[in-house]
Amino acid sequence: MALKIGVVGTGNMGQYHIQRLATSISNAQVVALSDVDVEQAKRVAEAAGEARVYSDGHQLIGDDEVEAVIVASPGFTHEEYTLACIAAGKPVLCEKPLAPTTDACLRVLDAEAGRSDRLVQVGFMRRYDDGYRAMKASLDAGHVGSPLLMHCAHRNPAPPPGFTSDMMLTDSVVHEIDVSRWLLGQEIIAATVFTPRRSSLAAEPLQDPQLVLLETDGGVLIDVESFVSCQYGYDIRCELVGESGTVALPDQVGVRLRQEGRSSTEVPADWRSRFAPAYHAELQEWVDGVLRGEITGPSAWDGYATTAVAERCVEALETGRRAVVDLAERPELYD
Ligand code: ISE
Repeated sequence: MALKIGVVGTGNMGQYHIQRLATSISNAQVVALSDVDVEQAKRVAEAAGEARVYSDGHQLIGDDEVEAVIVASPGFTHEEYTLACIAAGKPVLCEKPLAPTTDACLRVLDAEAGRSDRLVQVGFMRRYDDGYRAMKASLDAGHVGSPLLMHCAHRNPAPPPGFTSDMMLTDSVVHEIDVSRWLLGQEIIAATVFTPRRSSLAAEPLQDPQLVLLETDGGVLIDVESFVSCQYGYDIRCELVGESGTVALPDQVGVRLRQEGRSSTEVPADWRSRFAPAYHAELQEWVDGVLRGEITGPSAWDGYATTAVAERCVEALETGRRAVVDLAERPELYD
């Protein structure tokens, strides 16, 4: 039996999920869509097959046929829709961020933490990437010994319109924050942001690149280069240094071209192509898990902790000083 899904938000991310659900995810059916731009939602609904259209996400969540919800509307609306899903007892896959502020994330945690089971999953899709998964398996198997350092780079060819220096942390580095917590099984306790000379190719007034230094409660140091005007493609790097070896993300797959004395591979154009298989695995595993009655992906706690760290990164960028992360007590539900 297919899981009947409602999708709140039919912009870029919503369409990306809807298209995948309609074409390549098993045991899933999109039965309802909502968007404040109803005309857009109608166009997307036509392309996705039969789906009811609402102008308000709350009506979609209240639709009796909708068994599970994907929230892909703008970040500032995530809290209210996720809370509504919890109140309705419906599993929800909420795109990142869980909410843009720690206070809002804590309200979601409070609403869910009293339950005996989880309903909320946050869309940190990198945990479903084969490369990161292989890194985690290797680390957990003890191949590199106890971790000491992580070196990460997050490069985009060019920022989307309106992208700000803060968003390089809250929208981009937030992925490294989540994936490093997951890989290491440790929390981040402090952040410092260094600002080298601005690239002359970065749009004013973007502080691009930035170098973020994160400290974990296990004594690991993580450096993350965030560079959103790198020009040449979408390049995600991660190397973990342990006491007895290192493990790193592989170079991107694809053909290797040897021609005219040179050997080359392609650099992905953007995050959609780089992480398409991860998005697929994320959705399929979420659908399968919901049908089994089990939510195992990134939790509301992960959403809260990443927002808390990202907020401190923004503070560190503004002040030029090290900012300490002060996390709330972790509710038992997330142990
Ligand atoms: C974007 O919002 C994403 O989530 C991408 O995965 C990330 O690589 C990009 O930098 C963000 O702007």
